[in-house]
Amino acid sequence: MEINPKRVRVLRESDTGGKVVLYWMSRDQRVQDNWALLFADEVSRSHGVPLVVAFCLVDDFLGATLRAYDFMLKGLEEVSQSLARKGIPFILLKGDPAAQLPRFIRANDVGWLVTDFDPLRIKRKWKKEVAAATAVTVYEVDAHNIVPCWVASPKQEYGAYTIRPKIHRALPDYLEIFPPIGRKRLAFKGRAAAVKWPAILRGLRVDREVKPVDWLGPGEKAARRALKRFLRAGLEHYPERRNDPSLGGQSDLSPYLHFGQLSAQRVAIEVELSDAPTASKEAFLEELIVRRELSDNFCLYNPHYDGVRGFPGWARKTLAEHRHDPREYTYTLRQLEAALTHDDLWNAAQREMVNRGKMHGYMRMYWAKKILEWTKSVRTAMKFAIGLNDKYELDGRDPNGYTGIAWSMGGVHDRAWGERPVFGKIRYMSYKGMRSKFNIETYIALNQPGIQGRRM
Ligand code: FAD
Ligand code: FO1
Repeated sequence: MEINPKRVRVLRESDTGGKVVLYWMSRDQRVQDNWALLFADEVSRSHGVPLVVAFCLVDDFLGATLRAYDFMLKGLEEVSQSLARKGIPFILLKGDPAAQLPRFIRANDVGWLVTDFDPLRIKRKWKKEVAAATAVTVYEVDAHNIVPCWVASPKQEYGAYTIRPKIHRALPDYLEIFPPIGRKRLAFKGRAAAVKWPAILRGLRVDREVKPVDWLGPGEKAARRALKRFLRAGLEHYPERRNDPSLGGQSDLSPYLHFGQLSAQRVAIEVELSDAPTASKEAFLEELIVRRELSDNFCLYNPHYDGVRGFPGWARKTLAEHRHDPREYTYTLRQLEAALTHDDLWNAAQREMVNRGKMHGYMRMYWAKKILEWTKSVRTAMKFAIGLNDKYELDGRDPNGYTGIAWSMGGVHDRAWGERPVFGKIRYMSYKGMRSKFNIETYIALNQPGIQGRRM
């Protein structure tokens, strides 16, 4: 089966040829349902050369702590074992990709480099540097989105309402089943030393204060179990429970989707096949497909996706007009991090993020908006929110996060609302409003100091 060529972008065509096809795995850390791996396999067969997979590990990825690396490395260990069973070597490189990848490409006479798409600035920089330091053919495959980001839209979209019809029109061509990955293959003659995973984790120079989570197991198999669990017990009631932080109404799939241990396309296929009510399927797929792919669209086409400059003009204007409004409360980063504000609901959300590594989606909006309200400038607010989100959230360091924070503070993908102090026309959320929506006492009780938050 040919991969739909629209899932692939040729970053550089060259006729150097070579003895190996390399899939440089980064965003989509899985063997099943991975278009980048499937495409690399196709390229290796068409050139009659072996396929190898490499992951380049850096210690300082966007403020990631032990919590994130523990989850990621355990998942990668499972990937290396699954690949070995298919006769595909997995190589773990360590250090700056701009040095490590060209060195591996030269040493092993790699002729074709396949990468997986990621709109984040750091990833685009890595790819540019690696391509500049080699002469081989370089491909980029969108293995993360169902409708490839560049197919869904050639520009930044205003909001869900503008990208939704474009995605829905394209879905029939892209929401397809995955072919199995080929079994027989040529053996790689180079060195693929077994990875000493415990030593790798011990050797990481990362913040070890933020402990791994214990309520969610890492890796492809655990991801499939979590999906099955959600399909069985969560999908049906998703519409009415998803926005109630006192219930476990979300799928809890975001850590797996973030690290690419689970394919969103696989989730969508299983949701479609399930016997849940249509309204439940539609509500969930709206978040999983439209909202999530809108985040990639924002990060791909807006170079300031993590800054005030990324906000729409009306939002920058209204926030500037209110920048000197008196703040009733202001907090330092330390006070926010330690959940020491006057607001017991906000403090509970902060504790859920710190202790559990996954704040409820509905609370994230309130959480971010209050940081805007309690800091002296939106620039400071963005810095604090992104810093905390990327430090503690298991699904942090993700286009969804930068977009979610820009939506909350800067009206991205939102419209203007009634004007008020500090916020101007940015949508406001109040404690009273939250209280009218769900039982905040239950949520606060679930997230007292020291409790690991709601159990699965
Ligand atoms: P479910 O409700 O079960 O949704 C399933 C999937 O749909 C999610 O995993 C996600 O891929 C997608 N999705 C759901 N809601 C959104 C949304 N609002 N935007 C984009 N995709 C969505 N998401 C992250 O993955 N990482 C983050 O760091 C992150 N930070 C956020 C910060 C703020 C201020 C806000 C407002 C939202 C943030 N989100 C982030 C989006 C959303 O809150 C999470 O994706 C969701 O809570 C993850 O939990 P779940 O998988 O159980 O969600
Ligand atoms: N991708 C890499 O290619 N190398 C890394 O060392 C790496 C570390 C890392 C740590 C935490 C984290 O949340 C993500 C990390 N990623 C790394 C990237 C990740 O796979 C995703 O591609 C992006 O974070 C989401 O776009």
